Amino acid sequence: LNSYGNVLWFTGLSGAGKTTTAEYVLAGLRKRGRQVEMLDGDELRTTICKGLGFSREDRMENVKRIAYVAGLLSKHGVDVLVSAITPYAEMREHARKVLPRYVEIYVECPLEECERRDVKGLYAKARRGELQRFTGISDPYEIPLSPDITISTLSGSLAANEAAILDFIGVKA
Ligand code: GGZ
Repeated sequence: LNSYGNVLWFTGLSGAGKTTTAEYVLAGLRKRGRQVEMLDGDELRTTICKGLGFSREDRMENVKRIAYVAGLLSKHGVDVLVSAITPYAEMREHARKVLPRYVEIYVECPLEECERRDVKGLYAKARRGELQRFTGISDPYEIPLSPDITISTLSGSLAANEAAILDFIGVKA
C-alpha cells in the first residue's frame, strides 16, 4: 500500500470550487516532484463518460468509471485528484471501497453562494427548468457524514485549504 498514490476525491456542489482547489493542489504536488493526474467529472463526460446523463444510475456509472481509472493510476504511485459532484453517499462508499488510498475531501460552500457565483449560468438554467435534475436545485446532494477533510471555499483560502490537504496526506508544506 505504501507505493500507492493518494486519491484525493473532491466532492461538493457545482460551483463549490472543487476543480479550482484540485488544480491548485495538483500544482503544489507537482512542484514537490510527485507524479499527479487530474480526473475531472465535467471533462470526462466528454470522453470515457460520454453519453451518461444525470439520473442516479448514470451518475453512479460515471463515478464507477472515474474510480476505476483512479485506481489504475494510484496503483502505479500516481497521486490522483478527482473533481466530481459525487452527490450520493453510496457513490462515495463505492470509491472508498475500491480505492486503498481514498481521501474524501468535502468542498463546503452554501448553495446560495454557489448560485450567486453561477460561473457557468447552470443554476439560472436549472431554476428556469431548462436543466433537469440539477444538483442542489432539483436533485439531491447528500452531505458527507464522515469526510476525511472538510474545506470551505467561503472562509478558507486556496493556500490554507491546500495546507490542510497536504498535512493530511503527510506531505511537507
Ligand atoms: C449537476 C450538472 C448537471 C446536472 C450539467 N446536475 O460545475 P460543472 O457543471 O462544471 O460540473 C458539473 C458537472 C457534473 O458532473 P459530475 O460528473 O461532477 O457529476 S456526478 O458526480 O453527479 O456524476 C456541472 C455540469 O456537469 N452539469 N448538468 N443536472 N451538474
